[in-house]
Amino acid sequence: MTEGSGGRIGVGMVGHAFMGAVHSHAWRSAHRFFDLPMVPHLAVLGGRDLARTKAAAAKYGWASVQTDWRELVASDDVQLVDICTPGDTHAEIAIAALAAGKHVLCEKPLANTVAEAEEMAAAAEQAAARGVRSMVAFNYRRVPAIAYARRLIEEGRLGTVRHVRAVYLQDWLSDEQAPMAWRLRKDKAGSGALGDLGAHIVDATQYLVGDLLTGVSAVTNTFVHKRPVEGGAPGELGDVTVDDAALFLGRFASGAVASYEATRFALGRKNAMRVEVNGSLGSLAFDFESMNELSFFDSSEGDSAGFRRILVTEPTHPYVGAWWPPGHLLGYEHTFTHEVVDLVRAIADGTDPRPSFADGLQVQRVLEAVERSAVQGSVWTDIQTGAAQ
Ligand code: SOE
Repeated sequence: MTEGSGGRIGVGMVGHAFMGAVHSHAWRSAHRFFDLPMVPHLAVLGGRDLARTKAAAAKYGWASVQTDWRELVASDDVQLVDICTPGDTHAEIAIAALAAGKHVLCEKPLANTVAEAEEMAAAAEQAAARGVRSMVAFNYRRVPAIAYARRLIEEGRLGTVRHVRAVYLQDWLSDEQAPMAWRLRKDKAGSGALGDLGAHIVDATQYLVGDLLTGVSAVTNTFVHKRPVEGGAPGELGDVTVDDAALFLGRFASGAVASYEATRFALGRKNAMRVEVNGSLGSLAFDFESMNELSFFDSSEGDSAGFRRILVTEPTHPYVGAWWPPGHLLGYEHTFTHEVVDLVRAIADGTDPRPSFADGLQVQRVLEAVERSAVQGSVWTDIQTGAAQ
């Protein structure tokens, strides 16, 4: 792989909505705070509508635009393709980019189906043999408090992990009149809250405890089946074809047990991505709405033990040294900057960054197992009679 000239790596990004905006910020800022072996160059922004793509490129700092992603992938100015489009396009773009020798960063979930994710992981493995790298954008791994929690767990500070408890709660669909969006269409998004939010907590918890889920038992529901079509005829409704909420139990290979809840109907919860891990020696708890903090209970402190708040803003905490003095807080956007930093360093070092497409495939398998379990039905027991329902 020949990187761009002058110590640069040319980036071509497809998509310029929410994820495109935050990825643009990451590409712009990474080398200004971290020592990078190559400076990202925001070479080409891809989008379907020329006028809107030009406006986004001007706003976010991209040098040129393309309305055909194939041209973007083929461009000599592009050494890395960043995919920020809905899930139905991930596989095609990623596989083409890897075949063209371009490194790939792909938004989560990796794909809409296990079959697509398998093809992507196979393409990534073949590309890696040629020095072409790929990464799936599970950004919550790069929250300093989560990376620090992983460090504590790896060091054995929790002892044997017994419980993992994770929820990801948002509320932007609580209003039944909230309009249809691509995230509510199975053909576009693959699944609903499950793939959008559940994928994050599956990845984050597996990363935290360094173990993989082996089985799940799930229930899902769709509360609102039809929603107004934005810009449609008065009264026109579209069909919601994904889950609104997904709840499941999980078993880890180690024997730890887990519970998960993903919903966009938790009124008042804006981005409550929360994880708690209980081990034989201690517990850790995290809530993204207070993302600079970690709660730690250390049973070795005897009768003075209690959950204490660690402000994860010390220069010795992961990623933090590159930013502000202690107590000067980081935000959502920094997690993407950290992602880009790790990716560019891995490309320069010739190592495979994580989470890999294989990691993304494994998460996809968990999501599919959740969907299958929800359809098959776990054994529900009637409270009055004790009979299987
Ligand atoms: C959904 O609302 C969403 O934008 C997710 O798609 C992102 O992955 C999450 O970080 C924030 O919420």
